[in-house]
Amino acid sequence: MSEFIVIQVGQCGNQIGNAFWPLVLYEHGICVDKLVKPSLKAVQDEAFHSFFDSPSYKKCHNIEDLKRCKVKARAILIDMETSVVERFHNCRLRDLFDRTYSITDSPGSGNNWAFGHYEAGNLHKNKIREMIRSAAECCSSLNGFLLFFSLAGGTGSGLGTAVLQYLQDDFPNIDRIVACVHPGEHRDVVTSPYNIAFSLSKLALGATCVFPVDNKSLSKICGKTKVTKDPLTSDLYQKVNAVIVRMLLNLTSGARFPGSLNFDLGDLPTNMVPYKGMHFLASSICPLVSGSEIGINILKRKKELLHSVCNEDHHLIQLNALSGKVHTAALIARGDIPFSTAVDFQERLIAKIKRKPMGITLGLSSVPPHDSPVSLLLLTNSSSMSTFFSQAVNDFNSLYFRKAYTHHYLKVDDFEFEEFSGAREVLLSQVDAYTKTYEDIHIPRINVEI
Ligand SMILES: Nc1nc2c(ncn2[C@@H]2O[C@H](COP(=O)(O)OP(=O)(O)OP(=O)(O)O)[C@@H](O)[C@H]2O)c(=O)[nH]1
Ligand SMILES: [Mg+2]
Repeated sequence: MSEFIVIQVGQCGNQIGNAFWPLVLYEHGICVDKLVKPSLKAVQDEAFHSFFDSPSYKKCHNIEDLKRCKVKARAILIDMETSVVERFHNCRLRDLFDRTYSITDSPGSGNNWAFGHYEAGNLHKNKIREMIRSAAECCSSLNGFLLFFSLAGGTGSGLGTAVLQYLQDDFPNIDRIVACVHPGEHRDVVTSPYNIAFSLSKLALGATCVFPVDNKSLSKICGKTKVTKDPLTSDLYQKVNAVIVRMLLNLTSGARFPGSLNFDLGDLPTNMVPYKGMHFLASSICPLVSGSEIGINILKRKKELLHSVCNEDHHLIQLNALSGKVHTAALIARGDIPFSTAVDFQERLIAKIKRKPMGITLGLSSVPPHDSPVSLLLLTNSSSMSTFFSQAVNDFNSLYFRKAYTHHYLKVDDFEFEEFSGAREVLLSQVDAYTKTYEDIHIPRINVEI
């Protein structure tokens, strides 16, 4: 059994966590809402402990059982504001979240990466490291850290990447998997080009695997096709986060449930990252929306899952992931999908890709998602990620060439002016790496046995 510790940083990271945990419980047959019937397909076996600490190992069915059995989510909650984290400690699930594993402060990092990274980082570094060490000591086989944060604000991007550095120093051999939110064209934070550049450069150097998603693609998915410059409403955040969580539930399903072809999250970096530093994966999921009717239709048209998941409308990040050179891909299916259908998906995916990938990994988990009989997640590591990084460089240049807003960063102790050009260099080298074809380099193929 592999164990994971979730670290949620900043408003966005904690709001994603807020949507994630109740559904994880639900998929294990634990109802957090009395009005909701437990899932008939739920499974609660030993793998329940991949995301929860439970001293008694007894089965739980509701919140009272969780409390009685002293079950705790393996979650660390960090924000430089209090309101979002406080919600965890005041909600129905409050006993699931150990207060000693949360840190808040005020008044936030003011959308300034340097503040989050250095000021808040220096102030809270010891406590954060201690919390992580203590959470890790409660694990018998810690496999990875799963971090959630946004790239555009100050706390998630700044302190989130500082936490990444602590993990690198203290747990160099444990995976650091990051799900991060890019604003897309919703430029709701004026300094976001800097925050994004600084945090992406740290992620390029320090993470094991990164799953970037963007709010533009996500809000399009949620039906708001008209792109406005207004901040996303909190109602839309809820919908958008539900899509992100759908991806995360699928991604972690192999670690949480049995399956005929189990694909553990811990296997992901080995299978998906053929070259050091190229660990940014695009994700696409089907179905996108909940509703039993949609689920039933999908069950009837199981074969169409692959077609849908390859469609750009299902991409959680705005890039054409199957164009260019696809280095590696993974298909992670949930629910009643026979092995033969999964192999058929794999063959059809290969046929769709012009230049053949080095490997397509398959994962099958028999437990379906909470609201649909089946689902399919497509992950790709492809040269199209270069567009994501070139956009980040262009956005960065648009401020940096005018030296706009730089003084806000320079006033933070420990932040050096060279960090601007340093981050830009890292982004440019990512563009380079993703544009290269690697055709002349002999790297052994990753053979995935199916
Ligand atoms: N998808 C999604 N995006 C969010 C959410 N909350 C904030 N964002 C986006 O994240 C960016 C701002 O980051 P936040 O997470 O609010 O900032 P923070 O990390 O708390 O940092 P500071 O508030 O600056 O201290 C903006 O682009 C928001 O649109 C959320 O719940 N879901
Ligand atoms: Mg905030």
